[in-house]
Amino acid sequence: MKNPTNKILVYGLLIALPLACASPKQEEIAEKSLEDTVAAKFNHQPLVTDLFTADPSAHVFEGKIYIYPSHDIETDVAQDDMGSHFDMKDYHVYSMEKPGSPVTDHGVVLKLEEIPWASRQLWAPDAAEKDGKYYLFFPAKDKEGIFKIGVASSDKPSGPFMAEPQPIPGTFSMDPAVFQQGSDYFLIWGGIWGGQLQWYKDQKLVPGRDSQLSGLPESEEPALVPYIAKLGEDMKSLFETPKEIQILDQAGNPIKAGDNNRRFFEAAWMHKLGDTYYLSYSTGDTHYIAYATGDNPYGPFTYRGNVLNPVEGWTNHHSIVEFEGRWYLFYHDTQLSGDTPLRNIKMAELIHNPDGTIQTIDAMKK
Ligand code: FUB
Repeated sequence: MKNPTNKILVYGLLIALPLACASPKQEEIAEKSLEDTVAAKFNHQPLVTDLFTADPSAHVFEGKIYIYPSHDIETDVAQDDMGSHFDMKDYHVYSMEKPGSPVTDHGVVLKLEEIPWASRQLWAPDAAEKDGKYYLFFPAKDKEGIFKIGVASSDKPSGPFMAEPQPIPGTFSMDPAVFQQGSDYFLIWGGIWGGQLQWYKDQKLVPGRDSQLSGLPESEEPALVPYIAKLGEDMKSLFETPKEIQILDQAGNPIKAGDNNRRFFEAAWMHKLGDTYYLSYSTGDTHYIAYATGDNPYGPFTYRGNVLNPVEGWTNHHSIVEFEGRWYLFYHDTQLSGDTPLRNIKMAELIHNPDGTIQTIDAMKK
C-alpha cells in the first residue's frame, strides 16, 4: 500500500461496488460497518493518517503536547533482523492542544541530507527544552554504517532543527530518550540486534561483530541493558562517562539474556511519579513494553510488569507523559498498513495504581 488511506479505500471499494445500485441508506450502513470492521480490533485510532509515523516521543512544551516520531516510508530494502527496512530520511513534528484535540503537522523539521555525519536510517528521536531552546536527539548510521546519536537545535518546539556537524561524542547504538530532573538532563539509549548494542564491549566497538546475534550474551548471562549519562550544559555533549542501567528481577538478580519476556531490547523511556522512577522499554522479539522501578535515574531498577501488551506489527515503542495531572502512553502499531515498516502513532491514558504498579494496556480489542 503506497498511502496509509489506500487500505481503507480498497476495503471500501470491495464493499461499495456490489452496492452500486443499492439505496444511499444501504451504502451508508455498509460504509459504517466497514469502518467498524477495519477499526474493530483496535482500542485506539491513529493520530496521523496521511503519513506513516512511529516511535512517538511526547512532551509538554509551552502548554501543548508535542510529539517527535519517526517518519516511516516505503522502501525497496528487504526486511531483515537488523531492521534495514526502517530506512527513514526525515523527521516531522506534531502537536495537539490537549488529548483529543486535532493534531497539527509542523512539517519536515530535519532531513538526512542536512546531517553532515549521517548516512541513513533516522530512527526513533526524542526532544528536550532548556532555557527556551529545543533539542532534538536522534540516531542515525554514520558513513561507516555504525549507529551514533546526534543532536539538532531550534528556538521553537516545532522546529526546524539545525544539526550539529558531528554526533555526540561518546554515544553509540540508538533510541535516545531524555529524562529531565530540574536542571539535570539525562540521555538514556541503546538497543540490541539492529541497534548494534551487542557489538560493544566496555563501550568500545569490537571489530568483526556484524550481525544481530554476534556479541549477544549467552542465555544464562545477564542481558545487555540501556545506558545513561547526564548531558553537558550545552546539551550537545555528555557530562560524564555513560553507565549501564541495571535491570533486576524481584530476587535482585540481573534479568538474563535468555529471559526474552523481560529483558531489555530497545526503546528505553524514563518517567517519575512521586519518589518512584520508572524505566520502561521494549522486549523486542516478545513485543512487550515492560517496566521496572527504582529510586534514582541510574538504577538499579526492578522489573515490575508490562505497560503495553504486544501491538499489531513487530516493533513496540512508546513514551509516557503527564498532561494536566493525567498520564498518557504514546505508542504505535500498523493498523493503517498491516505492514511492520509502515506504522502509525496512537495514544491512550495510562493509569498508575496506588501501589506504584502500572495498569497494563491492551491495545487490541478482546
Ligand atoms: O523505528 C526504527 C526502530 O524500530 C526504532 O528505533 C526501534 O525502537 C523500533 O521501533
